[in-house]
Amino acid sequence: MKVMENGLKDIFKDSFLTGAAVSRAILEQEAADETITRHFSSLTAENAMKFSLLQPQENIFDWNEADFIANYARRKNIKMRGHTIIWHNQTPEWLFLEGGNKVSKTTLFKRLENHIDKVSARYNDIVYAWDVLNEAIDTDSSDFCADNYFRNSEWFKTGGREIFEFAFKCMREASPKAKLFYNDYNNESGAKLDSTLRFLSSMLDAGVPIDGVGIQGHWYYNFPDEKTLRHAIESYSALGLEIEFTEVDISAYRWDEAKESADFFPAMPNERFLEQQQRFIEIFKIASEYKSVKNITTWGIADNYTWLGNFPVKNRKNWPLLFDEQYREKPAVTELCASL
Ligand code: 9MR
Repeated sequence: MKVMENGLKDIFKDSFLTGAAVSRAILEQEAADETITRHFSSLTAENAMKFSLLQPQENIFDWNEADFIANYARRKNIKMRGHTIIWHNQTPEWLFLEGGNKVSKTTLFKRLENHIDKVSARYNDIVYAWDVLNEAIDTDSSDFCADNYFRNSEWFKTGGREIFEFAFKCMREASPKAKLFYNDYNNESGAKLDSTLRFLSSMLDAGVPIDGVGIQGHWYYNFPDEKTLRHAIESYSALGLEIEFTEVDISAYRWDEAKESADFFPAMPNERFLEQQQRFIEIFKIASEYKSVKNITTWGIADNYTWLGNFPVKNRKNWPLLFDEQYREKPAVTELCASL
C-alpha cells in the first residue's frame, strides 16, 4: 500500500496555512496541480484579483481568470488570500478620471465601495483574508505626507488616509468573516517597520478594522537573519495583529547585484543555494513558534516561473522558490517535511 507522505500543509497544519501565488496558466500544469495538492492549503492569485484585471472599465468586470482560480480552490477545498484592493499598481486609468478631469474624492470613494461590494459578493465564500491595502508606505521617497511616509499614489493624493480607513470599513461590512490585512514589502526592519507600526497602531486606535499585517518577504539568500525576523513578528504581535508571510521568495542575488548580464549566474551557486535553503527552513521554523503567524505563502511554486526572472533585471534567471524547475522539492522542503 502506498504510504501518503506528509506535505508542508500537513506538517504545519496546527501552526499556519502554507500557500502559493498562482495564475490560470500555472494551475493548468499537471506538476503544479500535484505540488499544490500535496503541499499547499492556501492560494493567492498572482495578478487576477487586482483592480485593473477585475474591473478594466467602469462597471465592466472580467471575472474569467479569478473565477478559474477560485473554482480550482473550491474544488480542492483550499483557502484563498484576496490580493488586492487598494494598490498604486495595476489600477485602471478610468478610476482616477471623471469627465476628462481628475476624479473627485466623493466619486473615488463610491467607486471603491462598488468594487469592494462586487468582489466580496463573488469571492466571500473562498477568500478568508483580504489584502485591503497594499504598499501604502514608501520610506524611500522624499515625500513625507501628513503624519507618515505615505506613498504619493493616486489613491492617496485624492482620498488621503481617509480612503484607507474607508476601505477597511467597507470590506468588513461586505465580507464580515474575512480577515483584513495591510500588506507591504521591506516591512520587517528599519524605517519601514517603524513607519508601519506607527501607521497600524494609529489605525487601530481610530477603530479601523485591521486584523493583520502581511510581510511580503521578497528576500535574499543572505537576508533576513533570525533576529530580524523575530523582532518583526514580536513587534506586530504586540499590537495584537496577526502576521502572514504573503509573498515569500528568496533571490539568488542581492538587491544591488549583477546588473550587467556578464555577471548573471548560469545556475545558482552552491554556497548561495545552501544559504537559501537555510533561510527557508529558518522562516518556517521560527514562524511555527508564534501563534500570531497564520500563513506562509511563496510568490510562485517552482523555479520554472517567477516574477524575479524579470525584476529588478530583465531576463535574468533566478531560483527563488521551494521547488526547482522540474517541480522537484528542494532540500528545505524535504527537511521540513521530515521534521515531524
Ligand atoms: O508577480 C506580479 C507580477 O506578475 C506583476 O507583473 C507585478 C505588477 O506590478 O506584480 C507582481 O506581484 C507583486 C504583488 O502584487 C505585490 N507585491 C510585489 C509583487 C512583485 O512585484
